[in-house]
Parts: sequence; C-alpha cells; structure tokens
Amino acid sequence: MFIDKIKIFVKAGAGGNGAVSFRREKYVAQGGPDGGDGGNGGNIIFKTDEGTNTLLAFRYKRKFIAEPGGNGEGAKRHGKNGADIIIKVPKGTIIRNAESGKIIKDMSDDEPFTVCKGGRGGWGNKHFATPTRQIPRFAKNGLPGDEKELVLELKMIADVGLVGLPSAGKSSLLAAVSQARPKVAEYHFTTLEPSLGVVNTGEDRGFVMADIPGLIEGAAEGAGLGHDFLRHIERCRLLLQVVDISGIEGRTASEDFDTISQELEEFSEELAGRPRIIAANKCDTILPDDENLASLKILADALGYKVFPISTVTREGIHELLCEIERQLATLPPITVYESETTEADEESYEDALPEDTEIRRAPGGAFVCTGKWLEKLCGRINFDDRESLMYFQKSLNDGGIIDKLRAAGCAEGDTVKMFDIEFDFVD
Ligand SMILES: Nc1nc2c(ncn2[C@@H]2O[C@H](COP(=O)(O)OP(=O)(O)OP(=O)(O)O)[C@@H](O)[C@H]2O)c(=O)[nH]1
Ligand SMILES: [Mg+2]
Repeated sequence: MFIDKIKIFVKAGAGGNGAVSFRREKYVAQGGPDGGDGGNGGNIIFKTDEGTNTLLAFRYKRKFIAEPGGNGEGAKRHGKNGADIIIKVPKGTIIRNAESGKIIKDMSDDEPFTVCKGGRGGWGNKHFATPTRQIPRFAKNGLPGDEKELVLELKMIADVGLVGLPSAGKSSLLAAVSQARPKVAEYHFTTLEPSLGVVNTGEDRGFVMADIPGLIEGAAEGAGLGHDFLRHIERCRLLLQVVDISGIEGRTASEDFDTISQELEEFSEELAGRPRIIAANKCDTILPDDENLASLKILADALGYKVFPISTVTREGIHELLCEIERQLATLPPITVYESETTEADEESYEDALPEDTEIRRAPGGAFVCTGKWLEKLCGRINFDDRESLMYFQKSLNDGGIIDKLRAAGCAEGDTVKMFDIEFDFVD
C-alpha cells in the first residue's frame, strides 16, 4: 500500500520546573538560594530519509509526544532535558499546518527541521536573589511544549514526470532508461504507486524520472485512480507525455493526447503549462507513413511540442529522446522547492494570546495576582539576572496595559504583585 498524504499530531515536551532550595552546609548557618533550573522539553524534529518513498509508517503511528524536561533540584542541579523526537520522512515531504492548510516546510533538502520547540525549563530560585531579596522563595515553572496537527504530503522530487493513459508504456520507458524496475503488464492500472529512476546520460550527467499511475478521462472526478497522484510530478521541470501509437486500444493518438491535456488542465493549469515532450510509443507496431502518428505530429506542432517516435521494445528513438530531454532541462529552472507560507509567529501555539486577556485578582494575603497566556509567555522569556531583559519586561508590561490595569485594580506603591512564579513590589 502506498500512502502519500496523512494527518499526524505532534507535541513537544513541557519544560521542567525550577526548584526552590537553600544551601545547607555544616558550618554555614544560612545558605543562599541554590534551586536549579528545570530542563527543556524535547523538540519535535523532522529529518529526511533517503531509504523510504512512502508515508506508510505513519499509518500505524500518528501521535508523537516528546519527553518533558526534568525538574530542577537543590545544589543548583539542572533538570534533565527531555529527549527530542526525530521523525523521518521521505525526501520531498511537505509539512502543512492541518488547521490553516499552510505550508510550514518543504523537506526537500537534508537539513533537519524543528517543527515544535520544547518548552523552556523554569528558573530555580538561585536566579532570584537580589540585594533586596536575599531569600527568594519562588522559582519559575517550565513552559508548555508546542503542539500541532500536521498534514504530511509527499511530492516526489524528479526532473521529468511521465504522464499518459494506462498501458501507454510509461513504466516500460522508465525501465528501459534507468535501473528502476517498475511493474509492466498488459492490463490497465498496472502502476499503483509512483516510482523514481535515475537516467544516466554520461559521466556525472543525468536526471531523475518519475513514473506515476495512468490517467483516464474523468480522472478529475475520480474516474480510474483519480488524479491526486499528479502531485508527484508537480515539481517536475519537464513533462514527458507517453502516447500509445499502435492504435491497439481502438483510439487515435490525437484523442489520447487531448484527453491527457484536459485532465492535466483540470488538476492544475500551471502543470498543464509546464514544458512538455511527447513520446509516441510502440512505434515498432506501425509503418513509417502511419497516419495516426502524422496527425499527432500536426496537433503537437501547433502547440509547440516535439514528438519523438520511440519503442521501448526495440529501443528505437530512445537515444534521441533522452538527448532532447537533456537539452531542454539545461535551459529550465531547477526543481520547485515550496516556500514556507507561515511565519514563526503563526506557528506559536500561544499565537492568539493578547495582553488584554490578562486577569488580575486579589489573593487572600493581599497580593495582586496576574494571570494570562500572554503574560505567561512574557515571563518565560525574561532573564531576571539581566538588566536589559528586566527593562524589556517593564516596558512590555507598560505597553501591554498591565500596569494601568493594576492601578485600576487598586494596586499602589509597595503592594505585592505576583505574575506566575515571579513576585515583586509595585513601584508607581
Ligand atoms: N509493442 C510494444 N509494446 C509495448 C511497448 N512499450 C510497452 N509495451 C507494452 O504495453 C503494455 C503496457 O506497458 P506499461 O509500461 O505497463 O504501461 P504503463 O503506461 O506503465 O501502464 P499503467 O501502469 O497501467 O498506467 C505492456 O504489455 C508492455 O509490454 C513498445 O514499445 N512496443
Ligand atoms: Mg505503469
């Protein structure tokens, strides 16, 4: 079974919590804070795998959840980082956000890609000792890990894509020009899954050819095997349309040519407009003055396509065809790589969080407790040891209207404010 599109769920690990702890040593009466930080949660990382050509493995496993970070401990011990999960996909897999349908990443090179970052570990109280706060009794919790639903879609990477009706001889041609051994048989729809072959045309020269199932009239409406598999030739720089010239199926070559053009058009105008060469196959079965071939040539000529009579049996015309493919490829742009359609901000799971959503309530002891996702994210990013970072924190609270909100709630100079596990005195 061939699977080239599938939905999966991924979740990065949460960060571990920071520890609240104080040094206790034999002769040290009162030690300073020594609570260690939480470890970071494991990431979800995609990597390409040369060995596979299908997303079949995802049929059995569709949920990937990375390990959380360990909690910090006393004696400044850092929590263990959660292990990353590495998901291997065939080269040419496109990762989309299932909700928006937007492309997050085209896995067509060998670079690993982190799709969900693990949550940062929270800081232990060792970070929070200041001249005025010698005994910090707080630490920060780890941030949650990102989670997403993704659609993985395989679009094979090839220079040349074969298209044609069933039994036109597409697989026979791939077998004739490469080491690939796709199944060849008389009956229609022999090929059920796409395959690739490398065509060597000389030392260090060559190109990749993709063979896909046959297309029939009405494929866009689901006839035959439908037309979704055309996605595997969408990146191709050149289409090689294989037409059966023998007349054995009781149709003319021109009719067959039109049928395929029409179906390509219905799938994507862009694909239909891709440079194209026509291979008039099975020419071992006809006479040189064959009318069927002559009218196909006239039709193709008018559209600017070259026709090469070939036979995969006698190998007639194959060399000339490969030379022309190579010549045209040299003038064409490289294989399409799809740009990401999302920004990092789009992909934040805390995306919709706004400062306006911050809520303030009074704790029994009188402290003003602020909660909200936006604030949680902000707090997670601040390094309280660093002056600039602190200034950024203050500015963000101001700009986000949190300070005004606190005032409106009755907070005055000297009152205690709590934001997640951070606590400070309000200074107006
Ligand atoms: N006489 C002759 N027969 C050929 C030639 N090329 C292919 N055939 C025959 O045509 C039939 C179909 O060939 P395939 O290569 O399986 O055709 P296909 O286009 O891949 O077909 P699907 O996978 O079903 O879409 C087989 O019986 C081949 O032996 C040729 O050049 N001459
Ligand atoms: Mg085939």
